[in-house]
Amino acid sequence: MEGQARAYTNIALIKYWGKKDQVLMIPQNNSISLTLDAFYSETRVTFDSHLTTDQFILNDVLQDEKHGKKVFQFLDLMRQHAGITTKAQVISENHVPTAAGLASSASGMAALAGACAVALDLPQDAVSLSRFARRGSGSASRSIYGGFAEWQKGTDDTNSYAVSLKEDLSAWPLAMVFLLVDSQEKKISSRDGMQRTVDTSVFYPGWLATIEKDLTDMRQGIATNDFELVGQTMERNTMKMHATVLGAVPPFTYWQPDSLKAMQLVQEQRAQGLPCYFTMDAGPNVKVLLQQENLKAFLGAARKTFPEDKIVVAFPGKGIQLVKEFNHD
Ligand code: 2P0
Repeated sequence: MEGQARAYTNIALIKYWGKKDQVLMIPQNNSISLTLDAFYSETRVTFDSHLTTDQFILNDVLQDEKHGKKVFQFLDLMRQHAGITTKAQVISENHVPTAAGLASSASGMAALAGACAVALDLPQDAVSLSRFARRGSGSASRSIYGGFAEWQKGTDDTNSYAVSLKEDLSAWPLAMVFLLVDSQEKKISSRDGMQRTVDTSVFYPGWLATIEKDLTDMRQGIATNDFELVGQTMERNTMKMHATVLGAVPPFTYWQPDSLKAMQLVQEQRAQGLPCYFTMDAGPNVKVLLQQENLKAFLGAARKTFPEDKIVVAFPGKGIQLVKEFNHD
């Protein structure tokens, strides 16, 4: 009863921002992402009848009840699917560049879902894996696929999952540059932040009213390799997401002074003729989408504002990899 999987993180170009159902993890809107190669999680899970409690070891550190909560809840769910009560040990490694301070719930939960599906002999097709991963963390549903993926919001547990939009990007070489602003643990988690926004933000109806147009434009940009359309749509979508939190009660922001510096850098480069666009998630880091031909020029400019160790380059990544066989020697 062992399984192992590797999953890469993804960055949403059209954000998942708000749940309709917090237990089943049904989102308010579809989201579209790009899976990246630079950050990934490798997870091994062993269901073992000798264990009396679940154990979660992350990067060699045994996690306490608080930090392991999402993992333990996910194991309960997988046990329900398999009809067993056996406890499990989860050993996970997050491969994230030092000082990145990047959230890893997308890759982490996707890898855990894949490892559990293998260990418990549950369905392992992409749709089933995406549905399992979604229950761990919404964004994890998209990390099943390489390249571009869309999480179709659906209406219930069976029809809320991600599908691939474009897996092979060899004809469209893209890059994403991470400008790292802060590696501290965030004060307001994405889960709490999005719920507070749904419940209280005066701007949330505006988010929902315009999301279909953003999704349509993004799908078209991806289908036609239209960098400007993808970039412009991505940037306006992230700005709207970050505007909604200012209208929450109490209001909050994920931005820090250096986030604005990074946004300004992108806007200046664009004004000088270099096509680049930014996006931000539930944290202060800024992620810049580029075509690879412009990467060198952008990095040259970025290094004037940000130290080398705060700049990480990523390229489109692969879908989840499951490992089924083990050596027991
Ligand atoms: C996203 N984020 O689409 C959005 C944009 C953050 C901002 O998905 O509650 O950790 O576990 O489903 O997936 C981060 O939220 O939240 C996220 P849960 P998750 O990538």
